[in-house]
Amino acid sequence: MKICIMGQGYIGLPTAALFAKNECDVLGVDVNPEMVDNLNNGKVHIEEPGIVEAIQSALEKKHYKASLTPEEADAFIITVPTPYIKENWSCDLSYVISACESILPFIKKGNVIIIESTIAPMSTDEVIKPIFEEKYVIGEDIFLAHCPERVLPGQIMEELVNNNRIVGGITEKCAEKASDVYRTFVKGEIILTEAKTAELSKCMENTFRDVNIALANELAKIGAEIGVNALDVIEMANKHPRVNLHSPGPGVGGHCLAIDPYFIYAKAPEVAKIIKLARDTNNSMPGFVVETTGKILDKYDKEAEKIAILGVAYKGNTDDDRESPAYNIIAGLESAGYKIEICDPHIEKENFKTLEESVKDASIAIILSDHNQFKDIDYNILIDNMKTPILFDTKNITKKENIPESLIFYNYGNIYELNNL
Ligand code: SAJ
Repeated sequence: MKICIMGQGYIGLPTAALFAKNECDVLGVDVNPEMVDNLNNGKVHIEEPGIVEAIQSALEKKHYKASLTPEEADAFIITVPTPYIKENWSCDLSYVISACESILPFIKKGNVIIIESTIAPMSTDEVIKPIFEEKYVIGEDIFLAHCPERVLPGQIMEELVNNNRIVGGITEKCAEKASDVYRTFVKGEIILTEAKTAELSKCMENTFRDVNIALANELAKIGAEIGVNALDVIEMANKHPRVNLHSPGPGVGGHCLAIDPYFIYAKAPEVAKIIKLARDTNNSMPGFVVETTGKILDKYDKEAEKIAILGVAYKGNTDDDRESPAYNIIAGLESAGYKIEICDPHIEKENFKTLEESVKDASIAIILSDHNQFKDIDYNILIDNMKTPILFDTKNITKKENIPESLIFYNYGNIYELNNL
């Protein structure tokens, strides 16, 4: 089988590698000429366990080639980005549309076309189907389906194989034909459905998490307001066999949870009320962190000038800072007049500092990412270097009982004490 994959990013490239490993001939298409050149020379631009070896071996066996333009194939898979449009919270389909238009001249009868990019509900029916319908009868001449990816960065090569997959066809035959393509390497269950159900299912998976995190964040605020340790509440409530309160934090980042709920909201704003409120609640957390920091400094160091930010990645132990709430927190603290120094051991940026440098003369250090380096932080570095040794852990990754007495410590479990002054 020959597969043409449009977009060689975090999903497209691992998918290409897996098809190639399973004896398919894969053409990986991308608009970035430098990336295409590099890929053809075995140079991989994404950090993902197993991907380099897989692409290099596919190149050697001539099962993989990168290109700027598509070619004829049996199946076409679209894995291009779908950013969200900030003005109306909807899904920007322009890359998907242009990928579909660019494969149009190469399509033959019998081809399968699969959209993997996360898209708003109804997009396949209302926007993508019409692109192909002018020339072909969908479900008879060609087969169109939406099959969302659901993998976790860091485990993509393994999860693409073992996770269950939803295949939503425009017709039943479309879903069947698309699932045949995935059976090449997918070991998980393949569930056949309609395109619109697959679209909403993918968006709801991330919305489920976003709403639950919003509930935890609201609980953190309630605890602060009424004087209860919110972290103890979570631990205790979760002893109930059917309760799973999530963890509060500095806000929700990443390219999925912070975006996909808006795709649903934009489609049904009159009814998607909890979804929107959850987004607003999570978006309010950077402001809450800034406000709480102000209260802490008001109590211990009114003359504070410098603040150390420990972590800007939205996800622990990764370099991914897309949509990270850390940047809103930094902006808020800067506009309150503080000088900010940033330490993130996973991100290389010119102005980022080592832990020692970032906390030097600072009046508070705020943990915003759950990196292992901060879980095991050497408190003496803070005590020895800071102007006023205060640690504010918004991710609840440090243990209160291990904190030396000379370090003032706050997390969402004890911030309510600040209201009793
Ligand atoms: N977060 C909290 N509290 C929690 C859990 C997470 O504040 O209890 C925050 C994190 O700090 C982070 C954000 O939420 O800022 C998102 O983190 P995440 O690691 O849960 O999610 P993503 O965006 O990295 O990955 C999600 C996953 N979806 C689900 O778990 C339903 C993943 O499986 C999907 O593949 C991915 O979105 C995607 O591509 O849609």
